[in-house]
Amino acid sequence: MKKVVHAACPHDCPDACGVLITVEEGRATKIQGDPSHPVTRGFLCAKVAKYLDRVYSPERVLYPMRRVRPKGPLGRSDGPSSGLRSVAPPGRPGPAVPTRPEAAQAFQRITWEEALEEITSRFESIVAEFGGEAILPYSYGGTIGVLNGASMDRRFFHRLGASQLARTICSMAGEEGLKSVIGIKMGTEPEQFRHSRYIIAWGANIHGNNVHLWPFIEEARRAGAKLVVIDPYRTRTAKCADWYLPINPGTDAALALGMMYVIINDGLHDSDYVARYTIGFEQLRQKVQEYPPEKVAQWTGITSADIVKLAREYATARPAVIRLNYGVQRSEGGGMSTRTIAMLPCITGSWKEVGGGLQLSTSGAYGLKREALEGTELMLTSLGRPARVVNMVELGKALNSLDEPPIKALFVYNSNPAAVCPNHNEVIRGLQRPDLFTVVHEQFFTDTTDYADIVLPATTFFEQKDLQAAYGHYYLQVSNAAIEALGECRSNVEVFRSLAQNMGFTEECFQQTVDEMIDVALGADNPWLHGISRHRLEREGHVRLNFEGAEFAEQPAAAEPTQAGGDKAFLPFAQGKFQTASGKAELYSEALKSQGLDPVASFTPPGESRNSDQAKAFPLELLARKADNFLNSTFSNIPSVREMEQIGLLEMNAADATPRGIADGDTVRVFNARGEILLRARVNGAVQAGVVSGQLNWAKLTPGTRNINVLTSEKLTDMGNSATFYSVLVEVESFKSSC
Ligand SMILES: Nc1nc2c(c(=O)[nH]1)N[C@H]1C(S)=C(S)[C@@H](COP(=O)(O)OP(=O)(O)OC[C@H]3O[C@@H](n4cnc5c(=O)[nH]c(N)nc54)[C@H](O)[C@@H]3O)O[C@H]1N2
Ligand SMILES: Nc1nc2c(c(=O)[nH]1)N[C@H]1C(S)=C(S)[C@@H](COP(=O)(O)OP(=O)(O)OC[C@H]3O[C@@H](n4cnc5c(=O)[nH]c(N)nc54)[C@H](O)[C@@H]3O)O[C@H]1N2
Ligand code: SF4
Ligand SMILES: [Mo]
Repeated sequence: MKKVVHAACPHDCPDACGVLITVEEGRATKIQGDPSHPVTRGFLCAKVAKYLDRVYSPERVLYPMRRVRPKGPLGRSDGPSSGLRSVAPPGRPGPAVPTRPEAAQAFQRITWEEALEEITSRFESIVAEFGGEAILPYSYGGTIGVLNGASMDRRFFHRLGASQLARTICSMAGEEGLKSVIGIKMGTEPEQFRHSRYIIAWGANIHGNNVHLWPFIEEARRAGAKLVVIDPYRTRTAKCADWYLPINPGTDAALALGMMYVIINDGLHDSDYVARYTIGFEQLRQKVQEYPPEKVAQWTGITSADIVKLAREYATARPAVIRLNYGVQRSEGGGMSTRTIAMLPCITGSWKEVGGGLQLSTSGAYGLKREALEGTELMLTSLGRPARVVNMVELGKALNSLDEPPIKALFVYNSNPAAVCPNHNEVIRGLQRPDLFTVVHEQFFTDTTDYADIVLPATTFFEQKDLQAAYGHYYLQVSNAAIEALGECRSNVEVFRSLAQNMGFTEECFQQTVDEMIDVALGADNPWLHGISRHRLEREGHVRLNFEGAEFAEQPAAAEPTQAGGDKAFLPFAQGKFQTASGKAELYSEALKSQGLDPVASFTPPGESRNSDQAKAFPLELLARKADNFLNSTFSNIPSVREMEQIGLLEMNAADATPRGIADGDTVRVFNARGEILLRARVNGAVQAGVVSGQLNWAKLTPGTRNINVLTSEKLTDMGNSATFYSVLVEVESFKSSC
């Protein structure tokens, strides 16, 4: 018996690929990209192409387990702040501390009934003694499938009256910055990039993180388009670019303001579009006078001649599009950086053109009925008020804080905070608390399960059904279960359904089936969902959002069919129709003013940057980046994926290495006031002088069992209270190992 099942990749990636899984005798034997999906176009990224290795890995968590050994990875005896003591120097890849089956040895197998019973009784006694808010859910992007990302879990924690988690770790600064101008998270369709003549990848590692946009860019370049990359790190995308502009970290707002100085003063803006569809242009015109290219050059490290050239080329090449990604907003001023960049297509009017505009995210278009999936009203029933909010970026602070009520229980799913959270040493200090009851629902024995009291086995997307939206295109998909759950694995939806039952929650919403929940999600009052039913999705696999029926999506006469299926290009803002309070693109924002921010725009250098006081002790700017072949910390433990990456490196410029006596291949100690890590120096052309770069990885697979987040801070961004992974100062020295 052989069958091919349609699924959708639910990893936290803009591409949301259509996937075809071949199943023989109940076992998945092949995975491929869906050739009929207009963005996937038949290929998958290198890591998901190897997904059978992940699904059938001998390291999967397959049964519920209870801790029988002390918390912490086996083999680590040192305290949380002394990551270097028991360390062999880096240089040879491979685990410093074993994963599984060794990691599983800290646990004893138990039944689901025992696990649910233990969680229920611990939760009940915590609620009785400290109140529901002493329990904190912690989840993020393990799967961003609509149901397994946020539905039954939210209902459960709302009903319990648990603390709320502000899910800010990734994109909130950018979201706020973008919305302050255009009011909604929407932008140019990927398919339209093939029509662009000038493409700027701005803080966007397209080759690594958004690979399905690349073929469209290549198509555009074959027709003569120019690709410009603005990134402090020479990414694979930068290496392929026609023009690479290394920028000093966190200075993008200055660059965008400098470009607008040139565009406006040269009269290259679209006065008609500006007059019709924006507000605040006069204030912006005045504001940009503070940002002449000579001054901007000093902040950004990009010459004034290049700033002028970039501005003129961008404003005159038509159509010109910006792929802005979340890299620029992981800095202290990340909200304002995103805001200023989002102004560019609003003043050049490039939103009018097929292949123009800007894409940061497309997720705002889906408008699914998320409130109904999440059952927010249950919180008001149980608590009578909204529960307190804990920012996920500040997990270290929250777990070690004296605030009342203390966090006595942590329930982690869809996330690996012991690897991905900033200020790692503080996070570990909190997770080690013997009085903290930690449940982790996982597919693997991660850095976080090393601190779990109870581990629950989680299905992969091969084993569960879900609805899939996207943040890099406009197609909805149903993802079908291809195989039976391995071992005793359960999906997020089923885990929280069984917990609700065990806790005696009788509300009907806890009984809803997966199909009923998909129907609920699709039942939103959004014209773009019109005609898209579960049955249609099951039949067709993927369906483009229904822009035809929508009033604000009228096509200008010039828009030719550009989509594979002959659909017309979607130009959301060709005739204004921005989703702001004023209905215009807000170059001046009252809302920002009321938050104490510059209502137009401004550039403030990050507190942790080269010219700040802190730079005296820690003079180098660190980019604590993602790996091209992992997905945040996911995939780091899969050998066939791991061998595609070079891990444990600190990339640096010879201008910084030589005076420190560091040569390529040397072991270096990278440190600041928060922590230290040993890495291997790679002296290459990846970064400019003054900047160093390291990669996210599982802590226990990094020598010293500490990862790059020992160096990052819990400092929040200017908007959206997001993380500042790319505003970090460090010092580096040669490390002479005694062993
Ligand atoms: N292969 C792979 N794909 C992924 C992920 C992954 O880990 N690996 N992660 C997924 C997730 S969760 C997300 S949110 C997306 C994120 O995708 P991106 O938004 O592309 O995010 P980042 O990789 O954080 O940053 C992009 C680029 O911004 C650069 N950068 C850093 N600081 C600055 C700055 O101050 N200015 C400018 N101009 N650039 C800067 C970085 O060097 C990096 O090359 O990718 C998703 N896709
Ligand atoms: N230094 C540094 N730190 C970063 C970043 C960076 O660029 N640099 N990027 C940040 C960003 S953008 C993000 S989005 C966050 C990501 O933070 P996380 O969302 O925590 O990301 P992952 O490391 O992918 O961990 C997800 C975990 O969920 C598990 N999982 C997958 N599917 C399921 C499921 O269906 N159910 C359950 N229960 N578990 C599942 C996976 O096995 C994996 O261990 O990291 C942030 N941290
Ligand atoms: S991680 Fe991204 S590129 Fe890779 S298969 Fe999933 S959606 Fe596609
Ligand atoms: Mo992210």
